[in-house]
Amino acid sequence: MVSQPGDYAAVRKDITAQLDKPDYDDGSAGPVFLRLAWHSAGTYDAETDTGGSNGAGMRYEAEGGDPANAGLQIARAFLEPVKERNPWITYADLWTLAGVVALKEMGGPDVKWLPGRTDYVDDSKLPPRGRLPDAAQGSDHLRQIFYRMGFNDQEIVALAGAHNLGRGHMDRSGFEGRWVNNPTRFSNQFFRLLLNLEWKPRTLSNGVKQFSYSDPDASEDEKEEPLMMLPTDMALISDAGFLPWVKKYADDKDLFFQHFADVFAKLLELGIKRDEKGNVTNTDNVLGGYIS
Ligand code: CCH
Repeated sequence: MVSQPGDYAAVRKDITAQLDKPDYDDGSAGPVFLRLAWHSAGTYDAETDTGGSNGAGMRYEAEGGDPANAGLQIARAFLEPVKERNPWITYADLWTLAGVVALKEMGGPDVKWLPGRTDYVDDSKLPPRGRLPDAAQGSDHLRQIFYRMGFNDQEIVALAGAHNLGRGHMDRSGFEGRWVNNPTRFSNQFFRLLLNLEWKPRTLSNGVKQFSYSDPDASEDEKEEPLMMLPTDMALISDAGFLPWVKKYADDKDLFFQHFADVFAKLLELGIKRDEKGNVTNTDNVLGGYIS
């Protein structure tokens, strides 16, 4: 049965039903949904007002085929049954809402989410490739990418806490492994481990350089898969502007959850303009604004 237009509770329920994936990764599509939401929005450039989640540009090769988005076709395919049951929702709304629902289902905070994104692609606003961060780089690069979107140092660190979830896949980004032992449960563990473990540089068989930690007391199974950090994650503790926030979030889970909820909501709104009722005003809004 197809839901009524504007029934976002039905969409949320259908997204939740797609999370459980016994044969996929760590058993959940949650992390890859969060990454889809982030990559759909993270192309935004404040100066030119281009990119962002509006338009769902990843449906097309120019954006969907960007090597930075490798693997996200899996998330988009997992969400197809949701689109079929709720054909009135735009992909741009569906992908962002999937991140919000997944985060909550994995124990994370409630994130304020508003609908109204369209699937209308304005060719003049298509983001060029190279707008998403390169994990092999350091803090200058992080600032360049995230300041472009309009974020500050505190927000950069809060956002990076998403790496509590999921894993790197050699066949997607080239990086391999999870950041924390329970990668389907949202917490501030990423910050605690980043500060407290002894991370060693490790070059993978594909030549990619990351950081790695193996617990000397771990069972044989765990030893096969050491925990990892990306070079950009390590930059958060070697940079004097980022480090105080890493420490705060490692100490105070509630503060991290509150800041993450705020900054993730901000990310999903980049480039979207609304009137006082919350209706989107800056594009041909096909739905005319159904507010949940
Ligand atoms: Fe991330 N991320 N991310 N990330 N990311 C990767 C995986 C996830 C960077 C690089 C990578 C954010 C910020 C950054 C998630 C959420 C967020 C991977 C492995 C790389 C590389 C991809 C693979 O191989 O599958 C870099 C660099 C930055 C810069 O700050 C932000 C912001 C968010 C969300 C708010 C999540 C979740 C994953 C796990 C995906 C999965 O499939 O398990």
